[in-house]
Amino acid sequence: MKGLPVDTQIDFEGGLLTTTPHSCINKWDNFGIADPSISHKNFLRKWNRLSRLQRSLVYAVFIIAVTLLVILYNSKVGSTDSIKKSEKKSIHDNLHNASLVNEEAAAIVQAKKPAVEFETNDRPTFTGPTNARQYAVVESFRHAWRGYKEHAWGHDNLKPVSGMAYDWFSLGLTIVDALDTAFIMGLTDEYNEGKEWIKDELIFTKNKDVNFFEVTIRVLGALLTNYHFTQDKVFLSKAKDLGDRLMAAFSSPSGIPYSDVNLGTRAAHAPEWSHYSTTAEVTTVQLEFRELSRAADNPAYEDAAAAVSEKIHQLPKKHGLVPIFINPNSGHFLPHATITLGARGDSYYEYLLKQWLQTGKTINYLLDDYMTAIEGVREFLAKRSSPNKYLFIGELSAGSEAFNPKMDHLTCFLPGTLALGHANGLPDWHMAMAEELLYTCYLTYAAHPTFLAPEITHFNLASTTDDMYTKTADAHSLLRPEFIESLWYMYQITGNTTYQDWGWQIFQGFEKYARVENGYSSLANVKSERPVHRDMMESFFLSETLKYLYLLFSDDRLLLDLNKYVINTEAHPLPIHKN
Ligand code: DMJ
Repeated sequence: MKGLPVDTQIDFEGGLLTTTPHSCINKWDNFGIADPSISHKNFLRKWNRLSRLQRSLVYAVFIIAVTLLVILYNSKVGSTDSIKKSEKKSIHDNLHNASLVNEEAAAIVQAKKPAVEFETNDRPTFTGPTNARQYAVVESFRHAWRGYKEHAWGHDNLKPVSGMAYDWFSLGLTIVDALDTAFIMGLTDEYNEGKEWIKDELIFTKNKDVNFFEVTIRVLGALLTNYHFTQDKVFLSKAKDLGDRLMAAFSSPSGIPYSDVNLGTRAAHAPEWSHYSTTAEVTTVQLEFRELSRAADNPAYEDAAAAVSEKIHQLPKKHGLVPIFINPNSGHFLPHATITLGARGDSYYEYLLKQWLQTGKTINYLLDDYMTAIEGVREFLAKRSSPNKYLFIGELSAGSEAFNPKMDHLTCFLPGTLALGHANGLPDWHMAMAEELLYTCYLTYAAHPTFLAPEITHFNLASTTDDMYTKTADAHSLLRPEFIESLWYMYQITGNTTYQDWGWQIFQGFEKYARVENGYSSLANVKSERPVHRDMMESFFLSETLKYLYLLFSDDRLLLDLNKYVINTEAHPLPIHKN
């Protein structure tokens, strides 16, 4: 063949390999494999002997085989390609969605990330008082604890004037509620005796109705805080037992909790006086049930409580403001019920913000509802008194929705919550409102010779002399914590020590007018310098009022760091989670 070297000329008449000269047998033969050059010649000889039909058949088989190979190869490459394409698409989608989520979040609020990324295995250390004011508060706590221990140990409350005990739920409420205050104050003896009582005596098997909300915030909340602080399993096991029993409250047709639960029989029902539950009560258990789920690694508690918030999120509201009663059967608000940030409404608003913070700012509808509600407060409830234009938060009356210029002391939680929101990126006007409102709350104390605030303050809208007044029926004081609580939030967030000084003035009022031989007593009338004692020491005086005073007077503003803890409505700190 033309073009081929001589020694590779093909002999088309060539014989078989066996006719090959010996010299041509080489390494190939050693393994029984023919020399390729001889093989080619033989192949061509054989090929030339084939008929045209045979050759055409061979061509056809060859072409079909090649075509099949090409198809097979393409389909393989194609499928790899399409996997790659779908992978790419989903990664792209994920990135796109992630950026949408981020954009949405950024559009809702320019929320600051928490300054400190919290690790749930971080535990705070409390080493006791460091200054005279803190020592004074610790002494008050010990005085109250001593009186309770001597006269009412194991009962819910001490009646400090008569030296008698009082039972509400029969859960040793004062011990449980006060225990983490003792821990924070560094009171080891008190802490240990309280813990021993919880370990040996606290049981939930009594056939007795309790208020679902009160037991959740005071007992469940306290157990979870103590578990978080110490990791002592006794607190977790008590919390789980209690949580399991409290779960009965969610057994209504709507999932909105009934107000009362029998812990022993695990039966829940509406209060005797009504078919309704209180809005603030059913929306102020979520921090506790969520923390129980996280601590116990059982989502059931969180799921039941979160479903309530989601349900209420769906209900129509008046610019985010809610009526104070809700029907657990229908799941609807009582139409035209009072709208207030005081009794029965207050902590609905508080827990919107705090749940958002507890879950690492990941549940946007909570923030939306909170923002809308605070705008609603500004539009419908915030007014100025006359003549001095003090800002206060009034109510919309049941039925008529007429504005009622009265403010419960309970409403003084709001400045602290507003400041907390602002510290987490919410608008400046929230903080401005907080500062003004805090001052008004301060005035409700300063207006009285006892330097103590009444349960309810009324405001004038068109007076030339007095901005506020106290009706005799509202002049009592339970030594509530809300104003001190707000002072502490403002102090931690701003560092302004004026808030400490205001707190110190009020502490003097407690010491002078509420302190009795066995503890501290609620007062009948803050307008009188010779107040009548009501003979009751509320558990929240130890759990909240004294705890917030101690924290307020701390030289270390971050003694209990709001970047790491969300404080339940009974002043029990719970860890902030990442989601
Ligand atoms: C406490 O039990 C809680 O702070 C609750 O949210 C409102 N009432 C008392 C204190 O005043």
